[in-house]
Amino acid sequence: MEQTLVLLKPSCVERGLIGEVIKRIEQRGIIISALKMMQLDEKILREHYAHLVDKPFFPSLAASMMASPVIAMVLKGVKIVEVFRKMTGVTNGRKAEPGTLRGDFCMSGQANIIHASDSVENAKIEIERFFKPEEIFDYNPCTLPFLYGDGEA
Ligand code: FUP
Repeated sequence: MEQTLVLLKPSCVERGLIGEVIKRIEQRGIIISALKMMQLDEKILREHYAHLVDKPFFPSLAASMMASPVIAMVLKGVKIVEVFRKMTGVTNGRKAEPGTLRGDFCMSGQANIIHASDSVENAKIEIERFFKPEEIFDYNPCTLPFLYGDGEA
């Protein structure tokens, strides 16, 4: 099965929304393979947001990502990268569809509560950036036969 990297940003942690987001992950039948709290620094953010480093808003983006610890997770599921990007919603919370995490829990383009990898290739790179191999537990829950039909997973 595929994996993706998710960060619950300071705008999620500080607002007490960690449980709300994890609840939706669990109730969708997505498998949590790794989970930890960590404090991001400028070095990891310059790598993680390499495509945005030259934008005028990068310093404020970096500050917003260092404002508190974040929760980092590795999620597992069939086509999880695509499925979880849909659950996340578009970047700006004001434009995100109701029912998505951003569309239900935020009003901002920057304080948009969550990051999710945008491609399978980037997911692999991001998982390696945030997790050591021994921090990832690639188990299947006993509910797996009820999460997917025969031959699906
Ligand atoms: P996404 O993949 O939806 O997280 O979006 P991007 O990789 O394009 O942007 C990463 C983060 O940069 C966003 F989550 C918030 C921040 N951002 C701003 O602060 N201002 C902008 O104009 C665009 C993005």
